[in-house]
Amino acid sequence: MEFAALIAVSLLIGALILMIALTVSKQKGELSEQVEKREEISAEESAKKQPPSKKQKQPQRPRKERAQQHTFSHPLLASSLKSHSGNITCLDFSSNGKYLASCADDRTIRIWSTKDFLERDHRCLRANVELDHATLVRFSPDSRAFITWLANGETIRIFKMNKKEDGTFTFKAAPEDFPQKHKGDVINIGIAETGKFIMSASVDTTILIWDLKGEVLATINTNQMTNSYVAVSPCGRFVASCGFTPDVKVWEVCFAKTGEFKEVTRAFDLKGHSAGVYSFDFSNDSSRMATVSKDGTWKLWNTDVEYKKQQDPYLLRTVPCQVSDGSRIALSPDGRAVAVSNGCDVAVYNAATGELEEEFRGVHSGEITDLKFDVNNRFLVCSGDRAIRVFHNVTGYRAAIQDMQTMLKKATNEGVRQRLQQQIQDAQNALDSVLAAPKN
Ligand SMILES: *[C@@H]1O[C@H](CO)[C@@H](O)[C@H](O)[C@H]1NC(C)=O
Ligand SMILES: CC(=O)N[C@H]1CO[C@H](CO)[C@@H](O)[C@@H]1O
Repeated sequence: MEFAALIAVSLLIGALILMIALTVSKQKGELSEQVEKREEISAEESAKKQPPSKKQKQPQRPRKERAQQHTFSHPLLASSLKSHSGNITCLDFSSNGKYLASCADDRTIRIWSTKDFLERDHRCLRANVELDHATLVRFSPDSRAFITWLANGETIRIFKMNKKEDGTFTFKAAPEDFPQKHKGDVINIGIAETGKFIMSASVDTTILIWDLKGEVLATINTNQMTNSYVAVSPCGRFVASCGFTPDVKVWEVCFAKTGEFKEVTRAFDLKGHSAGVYSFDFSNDSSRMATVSKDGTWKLWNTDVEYKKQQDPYLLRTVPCQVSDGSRIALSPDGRAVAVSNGCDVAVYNAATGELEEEFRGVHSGEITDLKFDVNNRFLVCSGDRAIRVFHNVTGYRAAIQDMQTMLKKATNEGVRQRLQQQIQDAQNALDSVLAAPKN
């Protein structure tokens, strides 16, 4: 009797323990699901909250991330644009001068308004790159679309910018990406200002010329061992490349009068460097080019030549400078200023005299990935971590003042003299006010 009761009791206890255990584990499961869901929601919410204002976002940023932020200040620093949560690899100004596009490995492309570079707050619009990130971004000539190079997709994706009533944009990816064609790492893409072709280039010396729908029109082998930089000229006629060999090669992409693609022909070479060329840039009308080489110099070239009449471009100036693998060069659109990057540093020169005018050291925590003047010669921008640094282009001001002083010496007409004197005074005042502006 007693024995049977004991068994019954212990069975009962066993069953109870089992029940409790089951209930607890079930609750745990539910709990962890709930936590996960809550995390998902808060991630979504913070993603939604991100675009409107920088102020709102900052307190939400994890402390660790903020501690890692690189600080940099300089009297000529006009602003630092911060919103990306990943490293920025490429910058591009729209040809109407209104926007700056940046892309980073945080899966976003940001569109900034150049109008508020001098404001305290820098708002930007965000385009998401689904399941991928863009390493390169270029505006279309009409500033209503941009093309990107996808890191994982290894192809070109076009985004349309649809203007909303409030003046901002929504972004929509084209239904189909371009076909995958490159075998090597892609170093640059571009759209001709004429709107006639798109260019993509890889380190393995391949340049592809595409139509806007994604059909390959031509393939160029640069024969330069490896390529370090390739770009379309601002006039939209030329494609140039540089790399391991000391020459810069320039091709013309020719179209028939009726608009259809004809051929790619060799236009001219820039010969003079004694080692590989890291990068180059054009002035806005493609009449000047600047190059920077492993030989420790930058060079300025007059490329305003009729190569079809056997005229060769000629070297205007050679200037020694600090360089390292990956050095970038930027020529201001008016051809008056040259900027060269070396690791995390940037040096700015007067293009007409070759004089070193400014040195910015430790601008970013990483190597400078892109360096550009804006289309109005007002700013120099660069990237090299999560921030974009915007500098006043005082070199341009000083050069403009020098030009006008030279003109003043030659001027004999009293009216012209007075006007020049006034312009010099205005430029000097503007320069003084930039230099006297509150430093950040
Ligand atoms: C180039 O820039 C200069 C000076 O900033 C400007 O006057 C000129 O119209 C520009 N030319 C082109 C082709 O954009
Ligand atoms: C803000 C600034 O310095 N802008 C000047 C940059 O240089 C050009 C000339 O190249 C001037 O016209 C700008 O005013």
